[in-house]
Amino acid sequence: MAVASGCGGARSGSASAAPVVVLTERDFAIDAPKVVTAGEVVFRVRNDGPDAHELLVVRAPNGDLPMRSDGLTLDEERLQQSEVGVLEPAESYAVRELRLRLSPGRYVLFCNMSGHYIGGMHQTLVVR
Ligand SMILES: [Cu+2]
Repeated sequence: MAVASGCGGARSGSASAAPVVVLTERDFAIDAPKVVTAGEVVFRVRNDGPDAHELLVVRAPNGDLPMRSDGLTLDEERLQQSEVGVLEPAESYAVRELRLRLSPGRYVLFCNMSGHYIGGMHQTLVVR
């Protein structure tokens, strides 16, 4: 579900200036704005470590996300339909961008490496 960099639009002329939203991941928290405006948005994700972290973005209208039976991670197979974006794990101090087009609703940002979600690496994001 990675988004290729570069210009995907057919429109010539003005390049799209999607607002940039800064997210910081660390052991074990995600700091991000709680509300963003619908439309195209660029998440600029910095990993403050020390562990590697990934980032998943899923729609979660009622906030209830399914756990795997290990009790340590969310069930990504059951979340596949709701998934809108993923960044694979990155080392400390990596900075990456994830470009998304978000429609209004409630989302959850999280890291699903073993134990990280329940350790606190999740945050609700409202798009309106
Ligand atoms: Cu993590």
